[in-house]
Amino acid sequence: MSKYLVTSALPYANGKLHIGHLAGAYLPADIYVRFLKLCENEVIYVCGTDEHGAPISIRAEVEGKTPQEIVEFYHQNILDSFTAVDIEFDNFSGTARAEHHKLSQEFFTELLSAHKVTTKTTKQAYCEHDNRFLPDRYVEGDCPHCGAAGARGDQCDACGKLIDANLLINPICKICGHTPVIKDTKHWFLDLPAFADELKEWLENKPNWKDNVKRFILSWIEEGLIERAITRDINWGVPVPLEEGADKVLYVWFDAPIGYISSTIEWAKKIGKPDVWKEYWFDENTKLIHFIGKDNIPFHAIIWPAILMGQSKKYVLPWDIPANEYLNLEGDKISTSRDYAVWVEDFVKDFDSDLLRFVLAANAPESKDADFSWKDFQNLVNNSLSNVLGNLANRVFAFAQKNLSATVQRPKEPNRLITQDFIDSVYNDYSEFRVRKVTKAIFDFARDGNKYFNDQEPWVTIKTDISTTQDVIFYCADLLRVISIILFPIMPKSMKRLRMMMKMNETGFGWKDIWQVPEVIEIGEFERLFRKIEDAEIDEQIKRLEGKVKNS
Ligand code: B3M
Ligand code: ZN
Repeated sequence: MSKYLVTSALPYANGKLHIGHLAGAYLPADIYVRFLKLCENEVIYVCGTDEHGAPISIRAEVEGKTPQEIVEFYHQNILDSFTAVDIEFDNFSGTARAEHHKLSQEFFTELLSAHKVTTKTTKQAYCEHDNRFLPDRYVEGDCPHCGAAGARGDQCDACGKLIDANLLINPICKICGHTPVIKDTKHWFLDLPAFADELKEWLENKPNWKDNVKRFILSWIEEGLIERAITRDINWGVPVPLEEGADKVLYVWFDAPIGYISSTIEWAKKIGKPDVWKEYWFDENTKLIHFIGKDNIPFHAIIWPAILMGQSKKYVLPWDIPANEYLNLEGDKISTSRDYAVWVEDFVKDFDSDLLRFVLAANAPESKDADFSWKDFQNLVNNSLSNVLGNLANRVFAFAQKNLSATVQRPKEPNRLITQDFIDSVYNDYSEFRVRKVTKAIFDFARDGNKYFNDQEPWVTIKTDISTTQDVIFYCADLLRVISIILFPIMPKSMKRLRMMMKMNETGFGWKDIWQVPEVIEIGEFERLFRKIEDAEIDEQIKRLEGKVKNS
């Protein structure tokens, strides 16, 4: 059995959570973790808010608040949204905390003493109107690589490339809109070329990584690794632990991934075993898995491993980085600034959270961008959940209550509806992050159950052959029991309800119980598993979005 340390990208504490966030880095991770836990692996799932960097300080400036106020508000807001959709972390920390600052400074100091960090005087955009340097997102312009407008000083959203802010075409200051000048400033640089061989060797041993991730990394390495500045001229962040850097902070992308470690340390303290975090981070057998969106690939697959390699203690390196593509909304890009999004906190006011989990899993942006549309949502919920799975539960349970005193005995013959091949393929797809495929397979399985029920016509046979009829109902109920286990990672709340209806334990069950066929299945109180979604509800959601498109 392996030990797993699973992480999701730390969301910036500068905005609410929308369904695109969920689909990319959080839901797939939560599903994976629930699956690993069902299989009794040792696993912890850590995350936290990313509380530094230009995204936060810009937001604070725009709203006339302190960065700390922004961070506290959004930390809670984001965590509430995660809780509302059952994304269940073992720990959810934040990078503005003291433990994190201390650890990040240690990481920096170690790299410095290993001569893996150098200093350079560089030219930097400076706004003479605001009297300040404009690092990263403080300056915007056209992308020097692909020409797209609105590229930020750190990265272009259109082509995903990291950008040297001085090369931006037509740059403007994000605060006041003036054109910046270029001034000298001194910074500390991570010597990435020094890690090139070690990185290449490490990456060559990752044949199973997803194609999108491998392609991205290889093109990066082919273009040649360059030194990257890891300090910034702003006053919000982890202070550079050097006298001559007293007015500077560490670059947010330097300290953020260290948040995975500081969150693990916080978790260990919380459970009263302050040293247990080391069993994860210093054991080369730990499977460290980072779930991220595709724009975060270079940071996780190159810069972060290099930072880890540069430490004197031997930290475990990422075992896999299942990066996802983007989720669009009704064919358009989700946009926080235009408020063009489905916000998680709004969604759960109108619909059950499991419906969102199901639809995002069925349509996960695993190998290419995917689209969320309200009509698809309605179709999937009504046609798959309600008509297939909900319907099967209804007919089987209602039949058992009406005709079989709500109890069915295990027949002598095993259940042919459930095969080892099917269970193995679901297991493999979960293990290899193919949630789309899992979802489809489970619904085909439920469909087979419905077909079997139809073909056997228990409502006819009950009049003449009670024994065969009760066997048929047992097989169907047993299929539902198996679904309550294998669909649990995707729809935890509904599967608990399904188990409750069959008077089965709602916690403490696991993958191995799939083959523990009970001697009797009893049907308790049952209610409809999934409700149908009406046209009017969908029209209302679509109208809300149309308003936003028009306003932009
Ligand atoms: N805060 C998320 C983003 O790019 C970024 C992830 C950090 S993971 C260490 O939106
Ligand atoms: Zn300015």
